[in-house]
Amino acid sequence: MLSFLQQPLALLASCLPFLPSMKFPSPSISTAALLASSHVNVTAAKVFDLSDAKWTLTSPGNDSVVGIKGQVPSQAHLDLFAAGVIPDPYFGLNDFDLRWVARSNWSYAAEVEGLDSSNGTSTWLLFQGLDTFTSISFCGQHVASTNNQFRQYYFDVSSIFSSCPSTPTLNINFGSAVNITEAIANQPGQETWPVGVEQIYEFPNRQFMRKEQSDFGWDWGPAFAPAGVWLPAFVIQLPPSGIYVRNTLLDIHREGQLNNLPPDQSAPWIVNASLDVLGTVPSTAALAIEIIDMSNNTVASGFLENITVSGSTITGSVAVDSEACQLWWPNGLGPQNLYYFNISVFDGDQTLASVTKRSGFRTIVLNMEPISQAQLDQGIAPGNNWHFEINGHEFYAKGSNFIPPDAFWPRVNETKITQLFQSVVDGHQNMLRVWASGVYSPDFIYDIADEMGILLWSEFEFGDALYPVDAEFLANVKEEANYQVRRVNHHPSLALWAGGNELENLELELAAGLDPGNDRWRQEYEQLFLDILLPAVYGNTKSISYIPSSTTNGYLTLNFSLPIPMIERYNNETPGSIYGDTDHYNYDSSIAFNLSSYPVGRFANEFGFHSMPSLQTWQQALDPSDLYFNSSTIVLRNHHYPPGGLNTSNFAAGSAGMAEMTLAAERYYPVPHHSDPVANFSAWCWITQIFQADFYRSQIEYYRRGSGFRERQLGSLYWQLEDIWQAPTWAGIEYDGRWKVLHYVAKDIYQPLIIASYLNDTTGGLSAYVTSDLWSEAKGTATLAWYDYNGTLLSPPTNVPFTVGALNTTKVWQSTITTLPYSLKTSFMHLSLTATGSLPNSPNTSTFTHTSILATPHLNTVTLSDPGLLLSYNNNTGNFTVQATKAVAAWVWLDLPAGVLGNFDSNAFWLLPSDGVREVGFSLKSDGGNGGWAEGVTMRSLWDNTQP
Ligand code: BMA
Repeated sequence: MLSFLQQPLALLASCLPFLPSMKFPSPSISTAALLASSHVNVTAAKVFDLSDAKWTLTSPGNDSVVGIKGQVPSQAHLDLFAAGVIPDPYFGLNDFDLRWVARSNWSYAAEVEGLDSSNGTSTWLLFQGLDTFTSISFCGQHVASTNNQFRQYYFDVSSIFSSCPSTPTLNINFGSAVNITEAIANQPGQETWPVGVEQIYEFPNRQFMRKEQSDFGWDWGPAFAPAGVWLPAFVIQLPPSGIYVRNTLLDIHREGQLNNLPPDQSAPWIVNASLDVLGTVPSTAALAIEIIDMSNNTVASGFLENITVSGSTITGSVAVDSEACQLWWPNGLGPQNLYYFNISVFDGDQTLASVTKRSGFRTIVLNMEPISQAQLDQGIAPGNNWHFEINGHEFYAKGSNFIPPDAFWPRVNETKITQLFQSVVDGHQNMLRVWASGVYSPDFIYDIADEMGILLWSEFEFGDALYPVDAEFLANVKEEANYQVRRVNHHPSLALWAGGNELENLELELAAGLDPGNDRWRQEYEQLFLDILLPAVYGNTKSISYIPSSTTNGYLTLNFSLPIPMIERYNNETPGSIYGDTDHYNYDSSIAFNLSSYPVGRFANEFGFHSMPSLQTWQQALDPSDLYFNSSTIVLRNHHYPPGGLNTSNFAAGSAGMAEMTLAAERYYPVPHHSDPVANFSAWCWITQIFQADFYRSQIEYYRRGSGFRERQLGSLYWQLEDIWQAPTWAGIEYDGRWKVLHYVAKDIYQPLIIASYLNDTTGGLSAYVTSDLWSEAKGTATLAWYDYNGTLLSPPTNVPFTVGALNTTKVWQSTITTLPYSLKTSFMHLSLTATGSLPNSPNTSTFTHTSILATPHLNTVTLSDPGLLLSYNNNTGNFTVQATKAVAAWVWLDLPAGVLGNFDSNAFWLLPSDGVREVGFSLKSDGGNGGWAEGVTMRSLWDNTQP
């Protein structure tokens, strides 16, 4: 280990007599500039940002769009919309009406002014993201063609530039992805798979392109298939022997750490840096590093060892004392300590380039090792583990699935993600699964996650399909994977790489069913997901685990002496043993609350049901005449096709999706009958959200309780966090950031200590458990009280003292459905807990409270009466007060007017007259320019929702 800790630079330099004249760069970058994690400090390169050029957009052969103002980064739809050529793509049925844009070719052109034409200067084009099929020319000469949205492309155009007679024009011609993939699919020899991946509403053939898969449509989104320079682009000019850092790998791991395996937490940190450059790194080059904390103190600095230079990449590493740096923890588990890493390339006494990355010290492992004897002795079922460990600690992963927050990425900005991730943190979530068929998240998304403590389970962009395995496709994927793994590895929020979405549990199963006995599908799957993607992870980083498929039974063997260390388990299971994570969708709402219908696994990575967005959100996208439940526009924006829906029409499939929501609402709740059609529509939208939230609550309670059961279940990530547009989907947060009922309910049930009741639908057994995801024991009292629906307490409450262990559950009550003291038709049980314990990594004792309700799920069978709800707003405190003055209010809902963004501390709760006046805090994110917004807040409950 290099013992350079805490040494001032001067001292360090004096220790290195063989480099006497070397000047280590003092932190030459200001703290403000350092706020971005990827600030590249180029000492000699000239950087021309192509977003400053004057771009024009044309569509060859289409005279109506000649000479439109274009932008970089942007996409053709956005520029056409800004120029008034097309209407808002998100309005009405424009998802269908604008398909001509996706079927057209688009050409962006700009003159690149101000380039340096001195002798010896080299000139490069650098594209961070081209979407997707391009032909690029510079000064009228063809430079290259590209076909991968996820690769960084760079081209040496020095000779073209030096012979260019005038200011060079850069032309980027985008071919229609829809047409090109169709042409690829029709080429002789292209594979046809045993099961088609195309669905209605979607453009076919997405598996042939390396472009955001959901651009061709998904069951929660539209199909725009946009084209454009979607990420920043630059012209870089280098002096003779100059270099420019185009990508940086920073890997911080424990000495001896191997992917997927828990490392020794007492081992020193190894900091490995590897810079990819434009130009050539001299073989004599050296690398230096300085690690600076957020208060601008240098905690370590020195030269990297084990330097290797290979053409355009320079790599080195150094050990750092374990005690030198504070650990980074996820939200709720400790502080998010971050550090800046200034990395510089030297040759002799010349600084060739510097780069700054912000990172953190943490280990995060997906542990899939066999269950040990010690675990068996604790009562854990045999099989394999499947849980995450942060800095050596098991923890309960609480979160959801993140999909593309917009169909047009160039309009996703920091404000949007900050607001969204604040909702994640407010919702007690510590992990998001960044679903596999969108894009690799830009760095700013990881930056925000780093700051907020949100672990991002990240995936390569492959989903719900079998993919080509021809040499060209695989080579293309290899470039993409290496680039992306290296780009994002420094973010402490990066939790995992998964090969893709629902591959082993869905696609391979479908293939095996349709083509039994043919080994080919699995072999091809392994060619891509084991032979190409696994080495992209293992070859670049030691700190991150890899799984080929989001839902998986893990490995049979992990042996690092094999060329490909992972041998998959697939369905090679021993009865009674438990292995992997689970994915659960069941659209038969009659069994939604049957716990026996839920999967028993080690981790739930997807589960869900769809619901309508609010009236306020629909109003953004619909003509007022379409604001009724089964209007054709709404039906056609419901892309949740039923199983077997592939051969039906768009409308039939949309109707089936609508019917599932209606049936579920009618099955369990009194449904609305307002005479005002818009109020009725709003009430219906809301009731579909109640079912959705209740169904997720039931599953999350069940999965969390499993932390103390034989399955040792340690994660719940529901489908899906947020919406891409305004439509009926599985989201908990609507397109503009408004919380659905689900996000409030998930916030409640993701608290560290929860109490919940469980009905065993086979035996009729009823029980209540307290479940804790704290890392130490908590003690408290559970209080169980029976009420009727008027709010009368039926007998004195029962107090049950309890102790609940770390990451464990404890039973506090037991009965049977047939021996309850009161009928669930007329009464319900109110369960509450108060406990003391400590949050992980906190020296303080905290008090925890939680309440829940044991009621019949069929609330349409009980007689609800007017709760006499009262609502007021206190200007001084910014809080609302709510009260049920007459009877029990089930599912009290505070509703924000259109245009206002913010969230209540709690919502969608039951309110009893005996609760008296309840204060509800509120955080305003945007009042939409309406200072009097608070007066527009309304309140309803199940009873109110059914009034005429
Ligand atoms: C799973 C996900 C998504 C899909 C969701 C809802 O299949 O992986 O692909 O959108 O369910 O159907």
